[in-house]
Amino acid sequence: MNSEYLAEAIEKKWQQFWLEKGLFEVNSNDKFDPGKKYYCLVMFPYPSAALHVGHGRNYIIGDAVARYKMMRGFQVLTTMGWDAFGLPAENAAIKSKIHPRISTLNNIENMKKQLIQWGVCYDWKREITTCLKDYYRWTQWLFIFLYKRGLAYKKYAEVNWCDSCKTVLANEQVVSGGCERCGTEVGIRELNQWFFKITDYAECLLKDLDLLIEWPERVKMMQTNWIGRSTGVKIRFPLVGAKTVIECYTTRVDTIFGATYFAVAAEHPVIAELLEGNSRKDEIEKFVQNVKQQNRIERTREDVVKNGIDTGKKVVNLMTGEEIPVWIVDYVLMDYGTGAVMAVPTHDERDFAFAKKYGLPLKVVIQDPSQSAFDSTQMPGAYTEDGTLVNSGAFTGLSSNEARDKIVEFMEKNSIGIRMVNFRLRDWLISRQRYWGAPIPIIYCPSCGTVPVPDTDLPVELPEDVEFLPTGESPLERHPSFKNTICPACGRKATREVDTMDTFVCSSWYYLRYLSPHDDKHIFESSEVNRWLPVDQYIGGVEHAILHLMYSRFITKVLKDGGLVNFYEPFARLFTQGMICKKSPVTGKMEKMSKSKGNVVSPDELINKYGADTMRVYTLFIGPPERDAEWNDAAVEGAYRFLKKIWKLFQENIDNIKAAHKQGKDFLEPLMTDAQAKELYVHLNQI
Ligand code: ANZ
Ligand code: ZN
Repeated sequence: MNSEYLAEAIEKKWQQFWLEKGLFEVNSNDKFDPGKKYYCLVMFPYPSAALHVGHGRNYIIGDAVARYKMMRGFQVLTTMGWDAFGLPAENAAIKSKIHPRISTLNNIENMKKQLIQWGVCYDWKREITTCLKDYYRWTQWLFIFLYKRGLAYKKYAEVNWCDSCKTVLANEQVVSGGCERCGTEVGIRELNQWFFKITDYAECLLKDLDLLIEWPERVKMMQTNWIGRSTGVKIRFPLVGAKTVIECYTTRVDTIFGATYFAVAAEHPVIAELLEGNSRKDEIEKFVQNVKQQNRIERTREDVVKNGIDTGKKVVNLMTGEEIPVWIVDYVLMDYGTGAVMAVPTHDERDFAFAKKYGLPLKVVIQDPSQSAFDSTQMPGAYTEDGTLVNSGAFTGLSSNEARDKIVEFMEKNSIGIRMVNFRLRDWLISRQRYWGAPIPIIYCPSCGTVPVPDTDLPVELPEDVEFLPTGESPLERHPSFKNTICPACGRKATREVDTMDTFVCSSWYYLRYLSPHDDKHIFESSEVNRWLPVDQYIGGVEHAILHLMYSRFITKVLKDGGLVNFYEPFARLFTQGMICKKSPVTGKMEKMSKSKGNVVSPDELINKYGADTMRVYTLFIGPPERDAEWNDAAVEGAYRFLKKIWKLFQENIDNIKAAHKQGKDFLEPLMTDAQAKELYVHLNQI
């Protein structure tokens, strides 16, 4: 008996066997038992170049789960595809002068080979690639589906602009003021852009987080904060000497008796009226222009003192009858709440700093019950906690909480204000002024206006012969035979939309396409999708906790409302694996494994040396799967020795094992005592 552990020969043999037997293939005519199906999904990769061992953790964990479930008698669907459009491929193409289509397809071929060598298995018959026509045709179809449902619209908007990537970014792609990808400080531009109306689903996206899905608390918390639901009151403040009423939004209606000025955003439509016949018109206009030039980040920074200008006009606080001055203020933003704020300097930090700067009055209306009475002239800063109401008319003596209820009740009865729910979530900006993406399937006709491309004309093909150097406008703008077209409604000359879609649109629905990847009549086969989804286990990086997961949930809800699927949430369970880290020679610090940090370890050499099973065992044993772990080449050797020992143990007992097997006994029996075997099974069952 050959007792040497020859990883390469063993693995080749079995990998071949799996492929031949189609062990990981699922066919729609296989016997299907809803209680025994298991959709195991790993986040599909971006085909950047080659895989490194850090990527491996995701796939190896997914593979272990899929195999485990299979051995427990489940019919397991496990799939792989490529998130193949996007900026990195385009930027690489600009550098290397190789067309992104070619480099992307090359990368895919290489990565697929690596995955197979790694021994991770998928139903490769279901492979999808988002940059190919037969996929992006349906991404375009999805766009039109949203458009027809009033969920895709175009508007002039201030958008985040990265001057290095030469494209707009979704709010979600701005990380502490910088571009998510390159770190360049993000500027603001006013552009005509396409949006998806995710805000229509804000309430539902929030509620279903707790109702329907089993996700890590941390991820749910991140989504909750991103949606940012707050409950408050919309209050009417009539403009003195006019019929106009300005509304403000507050979460602290208990502080209304302390409002000493009223602040509006520089973009507020009421400003035109405030300027009519105003003796300081020029000065105010100049201020407004100045503020508009600052970006949102500058305007909301907490470390710089805020600016404002008194308009000379006043509004009435209907709770007190007091007239308070109307200021235009840089820290009030037009796209939040109503674009106007009742300012309470004693109980809000920004209002406090502002009032001190401009000598505006301070009035204490909330008292900390554990302290002696506040003296507004001596307060070092605002008291922002809840407390007991003082100087608040009939509401004096109530707690903040009681007062909020009582005051709204009073306001609603007297038409002073109404309850209002507000969200931080903004609509999803999906147009990009770049080449390597799915063209937005819209035609502009001088007589018919905006016309969606008819389903039968899809896909709108992305032309190959395009000069795609970034200039700030879409490269397709400079491709006349793409841009100029015929209106599908009236047959006259028209032009195409030249922007492409954010790649997050491509990845917002890919898990559905795996169920009928070759369907050329529908975006997906609803009956198959309804059988297999929600995904039983989704596995991926926590870096997608907000963007990808939120967008996918949104699209699923839209499809549910449109009758295409029968579930509200795409991913029943989520697991976010920890990152593999290694000391970076670039920064000298322990960093997430990545090409830019120069700390990547290629699986290829290690697999050649030890075999894929060693890599797999090491990756699974590296530490608790949800936690970050440090890669250690020397420790890989340990996993190798472990496998060699197991191999030897089997070889030495092979006759006993065979005999036990013949008697219908467990193969482990000859190797360990009953107690040991029992312990092992208990452990396995906990996975
Ligand atoms: C009066 C007040 C008194 C406030 C007080 C706070 C403390 P969240 O919780 O994030 O919803 N606000 C409302 N609209 C705004 C806008 N467009 N730009 C800037 N600030 C705005 O925050 C709601 C609070 O943010 C509101 O409650 C308002 O200030 C401010 F002692 O109103 B508050
Ligand atoms: Zn027309």
